[in-house]
This record gives sequence, C-alpha cells and structure tokens, in this order.
Amino acid sequence: MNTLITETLECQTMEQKGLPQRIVLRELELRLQRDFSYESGRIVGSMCTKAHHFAGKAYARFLDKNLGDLGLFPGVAELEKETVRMLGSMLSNPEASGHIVTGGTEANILALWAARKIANKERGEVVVPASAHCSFDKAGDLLGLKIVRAGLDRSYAVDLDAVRNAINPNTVAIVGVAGTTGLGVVDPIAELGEVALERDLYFHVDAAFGGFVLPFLKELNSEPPTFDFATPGVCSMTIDPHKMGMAPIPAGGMLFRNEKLREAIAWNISYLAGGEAKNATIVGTRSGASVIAVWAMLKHFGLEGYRRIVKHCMRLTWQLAKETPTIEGLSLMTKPTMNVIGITSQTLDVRLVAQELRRRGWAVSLFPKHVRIVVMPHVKKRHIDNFLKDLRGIANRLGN
Ligand code: 0PR
Repeated sequence: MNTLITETLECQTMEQKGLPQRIVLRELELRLQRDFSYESGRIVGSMCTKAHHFAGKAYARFLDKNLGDLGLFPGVAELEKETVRMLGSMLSNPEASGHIVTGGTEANILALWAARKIANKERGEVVVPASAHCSFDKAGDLLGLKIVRAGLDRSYAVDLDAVRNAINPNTVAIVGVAGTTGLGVVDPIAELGEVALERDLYFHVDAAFGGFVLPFLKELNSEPPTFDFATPGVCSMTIDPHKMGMAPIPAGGMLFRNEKLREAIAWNISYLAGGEAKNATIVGTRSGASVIAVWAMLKHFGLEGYRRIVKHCMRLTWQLAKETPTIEGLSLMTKPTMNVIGITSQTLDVRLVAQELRRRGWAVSLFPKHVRIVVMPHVKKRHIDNFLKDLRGIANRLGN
C-alpha cells in the first residue's frame, strides 16, 4: 500500500483528480522521515532550532494575514510595530523602527540598501569584518556595492586598524558583527561606533544570532560586550527571532535606530486594496503570521524566559568548552562568548573529524580551520555527553 501511494505521489505531474488529505499527509510523513529532527539532538551545527509550540500555534491560527497590504490588516501592522519596539528595548532602543523580515539575509541587505541610499554615491564600498556572513556579499552583488573585508585580530574580532585603513572616500558603511557565524565572536562595537561617527558613515551591527543571547549573559556572571544601540554610532541592527528567539521560520528582525532611517528605503504602494501603504522590506506580500508568532513568543517568554534558555545553552557550551581540550589532539579556537564553539586541532585534519562526526550522525558545520558546534535550545545534556563520547573516540582513532 505504501509503495503504491509513493508511486502515485512521486509522479511529477498534477493529478487530474485530487487525493484524500489522509493519503497526502501519510505520504508527507513517509517522505520527510529521512530529514534530521531537532528532537534527536543530532543537529549541533545549526543556528536554527525547534520553534516553540506556542509560537507555532499562534502562527497557524493567523496564517492568512498579509503584511504586504497593511491597510487590510491594521491589527497585525500594529503588532509589528510593537514587536520591533520590544526587540528594540532589548537592544537599548525602544524607539527602534523596522520590520520582521524573512531572516538575517534580508535584514543585512536592507541595511546596505539604506546605507547606499543615504550616502547616494556612485561606486559605494562597505567595510565588513572578514568574519561577516555571506549575506553581505549577496547584498553587495545585488546593490552594486563593493564589499571590502577587513582582517581579524588574534581573538577573531575585526581589527580596528584594518577597518580604518579600508575606509576611503567611496565607503558608504561599516559593519560590525555581534556573534559571528563561525565562532560567536563580538566585534568591538563601541570602537567601531566611534569610527563611524568620526568618518560620518552608516554603521550596521549584525546581531542576527547574538541579539537574543548577549542581553542575557550578565546574569550568568559573564560580562557581555557592548554591542547594541547604546553605542551612539549604530544606525541599524539585525536580530533574528528564528535563531535564538525560538520563533518559526521565517522571522528575521531589521531594526533602524529611528523612523527617519527606515524611511530611506520605505516604498510607497498606491493601488493596494487596503489603501496606500509603505513597507521597507524586499518582499511585497509577506507573512503576518511570522510577526504574530514573534509577538506571541516575546509576550509569553518575557525576558525571564529567554534568560532561562540562554542559561541552558551556555551551561552546555561551558561543559563542551571544558571537556573538549581534555581530548588528545583537540583544542578550541577561542573561549566561547556565547553558545557557539570552534573545535580545532594542531595535529588532526579537522575535515576528517567533521567527516567522522557526520558519519556517526552528527550534523556539524565545517569551517576552514574548525568544526563549529552551536548549542541551541533543542540540545540537551545527554546529547552533549554522547557527542563528547563520539568526539573522543574519533580523535583517538584519527590520532593513531
Ligand atoms: N548573520 C549572521 C551572523 C548569521 O550567522 C546568519 C546565518 C545570517 C546573518 C543570515 O541569516 P539567515 O540565514 O536567517 O538569512 N547563519 C546561519 C548559520 O550559519 C545560517 C544557517 C541556519 C545555516 C541554519 C545552517 C542552518 O542549519 O548557521
């Protein structure tokens, strides 16, 4: 019976006559069985996690809301403003203006778009850390901006002199990262802010990952670095609810310091059914349900809920950070600031370590010099214990 259903549904043309929902659903379950699941604890190299069930419920209930036509959905439009302000208040700026977008990539593109418009230069350049996410390269390609990558210092944060030296009369913006993709490192945001003010440049901070972690580190006896709108030069920030915010995908956050900056890329659409409206996003039709889910999560969790999540992730990260260097041949790239760890080796080939981990079912990410582990909320202590056991076995085998 299963085979028969699969055969029917594998057919790539449209059915003349539709199939019953129960058959389609059964087929979906079968097909998706081979996907990784967050529950298995095997996904230890992703910045996404299982969305909180309450956020999922809110999302499903209000599935049809479309923020592409604000006038039809003034209720959701208001919730989006509140969501942005709540996120802004977490980042020292309740006056923030912006949108819940499709993810960090869209947010970073929007930031460079705004910077380009504001500077209004022919051949603009943007100075980003060598560690910046590839979405800045995409943004550069799309917007015709040259992306100049500034080198890092020994702690893998961007080198301030390298940034200063890379700035020239064509520069329209500089970027700092608060929680790098590879190692969770925070760039010197306060100092970059000073450079931006001195040179009168747009300054964007990519806290896609760190935005939901750094505000909660203080209570964990670890001094969080300066990273947000408290730094005067910061014009905009990325903070993604679909990473550590536990909201369903897609949910990125693009926050401008104020409404005037958002206006730089706000697009007026005159013919909408709900009446004229202005959005500062790349997409037109967009998910109101995403916004509703984020709003619901922020209200339901509160700061305390997120603090609890960060505490859970950091405890396991510290366990991993403590035990990994006791394994012969392995060491850490750097002491973790947040729940991202880089495992490296002076003696073993890290590509082989990653390959072996993957062969044993661990979904890890591989960077040029390290295996990246991200301890997300779905990862439990037993998963870390099992991971460490496998890691030890692999290092021993490769070392002999
Ligand atoms: N900024 C930073 C600092 C990021 O790390 C990322 C993505 C982005 C922006 C872009 O965000 P979106 O993917 O939402 O557009 N970093 C994730 C990572 O490298 C992307 C990802 C997510 C990769 C899940 C794998 C995965 O399973 O982990």
